[in-house]
Amino acid sequence: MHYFRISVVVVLLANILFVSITAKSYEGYKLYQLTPKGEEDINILQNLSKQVERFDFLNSETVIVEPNSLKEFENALEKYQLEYKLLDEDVGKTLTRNFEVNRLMKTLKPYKGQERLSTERYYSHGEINAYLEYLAQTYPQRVILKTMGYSFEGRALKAITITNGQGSYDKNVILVDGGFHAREWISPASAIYAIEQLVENFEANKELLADYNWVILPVVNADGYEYTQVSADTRMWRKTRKPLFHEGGICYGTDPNRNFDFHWNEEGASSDPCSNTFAGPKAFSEPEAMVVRDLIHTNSVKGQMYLTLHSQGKLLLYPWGWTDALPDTWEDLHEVAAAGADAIYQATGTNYTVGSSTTVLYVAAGASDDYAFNAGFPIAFTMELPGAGSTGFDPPVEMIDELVKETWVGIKAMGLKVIEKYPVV
Ligand code: 0X9
Ligand code: ZN
Repeated sequence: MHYFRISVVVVLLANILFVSITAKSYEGYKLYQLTPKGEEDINILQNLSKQVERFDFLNSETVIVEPNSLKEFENALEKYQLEYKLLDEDVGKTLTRNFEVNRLMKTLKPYKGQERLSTERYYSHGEINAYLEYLAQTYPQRVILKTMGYSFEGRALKAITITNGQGSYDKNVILVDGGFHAREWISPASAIYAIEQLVENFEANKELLADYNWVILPVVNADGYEYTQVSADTRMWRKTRKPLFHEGGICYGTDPNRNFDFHWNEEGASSDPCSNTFAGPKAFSEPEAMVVRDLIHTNSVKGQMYLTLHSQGKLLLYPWGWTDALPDTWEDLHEVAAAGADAIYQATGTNYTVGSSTTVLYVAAGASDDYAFNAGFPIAFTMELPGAGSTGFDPPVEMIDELVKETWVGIKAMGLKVIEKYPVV
């Protein structure tokens, strides 16, 4: 007990120290979009992306460059004749503006619980949990709320099971999660909107709950998500928050989407604890990934679709993400994803790309979608919501409403397709 308390104190102190040392102002950082013209360009970008402190690749083609490395970066652009576009002259400025507007909205419109969450601003993990509690109290016939585990810093990770209240004969299950990556704020916002639609707008959506229950965990990486809400300087955090002591010092967090025990730490994952795609010291080292693992296994017999919400890219990705081979059933996966993409296109004109993770995006092993698919979910997707804001991860508050509504159109269409394809037997 005594030892436990000391180690908690040590960790907290280290945390504070780390915030002050490494929380960085993005003032003067520039954002570039690169368009590789072939294998050679891709290799150059991959090499640059290894220098994690200087070149922060948000995805394989978008990079934030820190002020002291700008010269060298521009020289490389010139030398290798790389095709590029400067997307933001000063990332810090845009990031800070969007961050501060949200903070102001929080002050102006505090959430006191016992009511629905608006789409006017982003909410903290505590506020989201309070909303889930409110739903469980208000709709006891249709909602079950369960704490599935705790984050490293002790936050309760609550999953909501939504039913139509007509008892639980052997219904199928759709499992949805959000907030794997801390900075992808539109993901928890979309998960919350889906929850609200299924619970509070039940009449309009009851066909989704006739033979199916929905299980939704809106914020997987609660510690990381809270950390991004501390200040604009920590806004771009991606990983969990558990520290790892190594020869070079201390680095924080694991990429929870590289921490799953399926082709763990293979291609597209890093063994460097300071990297943004660090796979963790071992598979399922992170309590947050363990919670999703348990949800997947609990539901793997009845579970027909696993959907994990990320941003950014307007992509509907299916397995595999660890190899460029396609699963035998890729046509089923493609059909369901296409139903989502088509519905979104009809509704808003937004054009999602559908395909396997590796072929459409990049190879990244140890992710939750591959794990769920391998565990028995016939349908498993990563949905990369549209990017907006300076970095794509910080859509301004005015855009939340349209983005979450659009996302719901896709989720609903995919849900209906799954229900049609996989009826309860
Ligand atoms: O890299 C990721 O974890 C996801 N993209 S993100 O920009 N949101 O970080 C994509 C994961 C796709 N799935 C697999 N590779 N299995
Ligand atoms: Zn993500």
